[in-house]
Amino acid sequence: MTGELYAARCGTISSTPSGDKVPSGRIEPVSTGQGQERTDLNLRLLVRLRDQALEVRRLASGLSEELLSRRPAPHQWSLKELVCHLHRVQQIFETRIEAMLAEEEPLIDPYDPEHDEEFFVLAAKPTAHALGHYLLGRERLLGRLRQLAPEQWRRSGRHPEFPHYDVQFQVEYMVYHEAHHIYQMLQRRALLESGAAEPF
Ligand code: NI
Repeated sequence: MTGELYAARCGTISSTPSGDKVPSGRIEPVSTGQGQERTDLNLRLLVRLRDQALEVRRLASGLSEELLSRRPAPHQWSLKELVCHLHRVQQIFETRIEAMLAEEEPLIDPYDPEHDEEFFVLAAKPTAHALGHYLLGRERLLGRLRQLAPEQWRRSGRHPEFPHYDVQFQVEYMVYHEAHHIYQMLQRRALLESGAAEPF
């Protein structure tokens, strides 16, 4: 899929509106119409969801349980807690996607991680538990999303904060929310490896 996706973007000379030739490899896609751009975005989101899961696995591997559980500061999540959060968010977002696919304009409840009992249950177990379930969940979600027709990506729900809320927006939101936490995982891990993070 990746090859196809990027072959469509690179290796061709595109023209600007003035007719000037521009070099190949531009990041900006050649416009092929709204529908095609949406489909291309969907493909890029799937690639990112797959790749990001591999990064989560990499950043949460090869450390002792004690280090994985160590918070860099009292109010900052440990690597283990970040994995638990990503797993819970994935579960919640998958449930929302299924609701939007099955129902007409379902009401989307905002997620409040501070009061999520299941997060605390997960965080009390070894990191491998949450990580394993997160990876299985990602495979299942990718399999599901790959099967969706373009019109299914447009199935929508009612979210109190976002007026245009559909499956595609939900997946895109998930990608960037997760990327933000992967950045935190990278920072946490670097601190642990430098020995700067003291136990709390
Ligand atoms: Ni978050």
